[in-house]
Amino acid sequence: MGRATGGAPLAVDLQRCLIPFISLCSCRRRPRWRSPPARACYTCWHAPSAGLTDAAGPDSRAPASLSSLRLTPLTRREFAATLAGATLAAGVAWARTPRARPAPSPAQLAWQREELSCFLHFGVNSFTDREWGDGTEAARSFAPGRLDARQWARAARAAGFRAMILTAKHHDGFCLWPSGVTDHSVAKSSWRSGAGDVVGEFTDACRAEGLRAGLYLSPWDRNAAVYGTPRYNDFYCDQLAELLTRYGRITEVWFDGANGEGPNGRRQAYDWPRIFATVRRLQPDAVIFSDAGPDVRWIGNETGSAGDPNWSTMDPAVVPAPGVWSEAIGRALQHGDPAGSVWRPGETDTSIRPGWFHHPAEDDKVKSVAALTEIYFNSVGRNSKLLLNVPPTRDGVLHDNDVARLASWHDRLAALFAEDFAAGRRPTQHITSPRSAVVEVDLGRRVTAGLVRLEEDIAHGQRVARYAVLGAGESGAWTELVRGETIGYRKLDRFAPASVRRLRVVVEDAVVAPRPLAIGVYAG
Ligand code: FUL
Repeated sequence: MGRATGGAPLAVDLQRCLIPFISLCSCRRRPRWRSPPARACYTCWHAPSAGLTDAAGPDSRAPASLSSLRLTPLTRREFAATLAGATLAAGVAWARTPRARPAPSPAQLAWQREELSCFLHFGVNSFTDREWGDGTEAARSFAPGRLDARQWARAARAAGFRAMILTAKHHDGFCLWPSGVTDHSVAKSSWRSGAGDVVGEFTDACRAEGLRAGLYLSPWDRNAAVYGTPRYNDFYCDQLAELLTRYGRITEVWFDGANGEGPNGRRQAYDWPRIFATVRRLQPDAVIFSDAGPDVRWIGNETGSAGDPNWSTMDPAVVPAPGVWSEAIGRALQHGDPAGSVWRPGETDTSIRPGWFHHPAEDDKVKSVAALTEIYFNSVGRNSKLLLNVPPTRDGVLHDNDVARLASWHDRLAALFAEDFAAGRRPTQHITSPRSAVVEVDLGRRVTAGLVRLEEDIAHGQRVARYAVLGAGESGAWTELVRGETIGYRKLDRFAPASVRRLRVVVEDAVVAPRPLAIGVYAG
């Protein structure tokens, strides 16, 4: 993901930011808002009506004392310092009152349960054979001969994906929908005689195939003349508003932090508070993805590997904005933080090919079933969600090689998980201390096992911090098969095949009292 620049002015209503933060504290979303609701805090960005940047006047639903507050323009650095202060202040309040552990919002829970999303990089780059267009591409270069979004959706659904995310606009600025704020769009192409709308066909196809629809709108725009000026934030939010009001329900809005030079050589200071608040206002049930969440965080690399351990909780102050990078940020994105105050699970994005866009020269470089399976274990198997990119060709369809590979990968996963030796067996759980427990399952017969699936009920948060899995025969000694740190939504552990009848999971440490675990046992 790209880098951001610092020092840009942000108009932040200090007290509106701090008061809800302190009163909400653990950011468990609306139920915990003070009544009447105030504006968004930096942690969750939940804004009941409008953004943090208050150009439109006071929020009528805010208390009178709040509505009269003055807006304070802050630099990005001052804003970050404010956040640190808020964290400290909130820490004092939390020390006095026991607080619940962070847990997912309904939207975050639904997002995690999708497990697999299909990413579609498509645009002028698909025709120019580039990864990053420079914004000078002619709109008429976009000419897919047989674009078929239903084919994308059918292939994705058959491979087990439950959602798709399309690059509505990549860094080149070309819009796959007829945007009213720029001419650089499908409307100026000859595709469907200029009357086409890829975003519309994509969202229709998602719905027809029962997939949830997400959109990626690159903030970096190498074509927009206003890029690098404050007017670009208006332009960008207008584009966002078009996307979030014209196509029905959008379940994920995907932002990277790419922040290179625009056509005039200038970089843009993105108004993230306003951008996030625009999404909240127009699609309140969508999750927002970026390095800095607020709902879903980038996992910190594009190789398909989540950290181990991977906590869905985070300290929001560590990743202040999308596109900022340091070693500490990289670690935080990979691993989360067991003591984190917000629920911000990690999404692992990677491509089935070397590039994000389709290049004919890469048609025989589609990742193997073994490589994709490894990625699955390293993402979904590490409490993450996998966003796998499968780019349409310049014809506008997924390439046969990719479709065939997806199908074989799906078969491989189905075979791996076909027989769960623990299915229908009831595990028993004994709490052994306030932070430890032992879960045992009798498989009813001896089996050769090499893979275990552990799951916490994350609706109650993520609790397990260290565990060991042991196996035994009908009677006799327990042998340790594998051990790990946290579990979360799903943890998959492979180990040397062992002949076992009974399986024991010893939760040696947990951040709060462990709850019952789901266990699956497979040959592997
Ligand atoms: C990055 C972009 O620069 C890449 O081109 C790609 O879209 C990737 C998913 O995000 O920020």
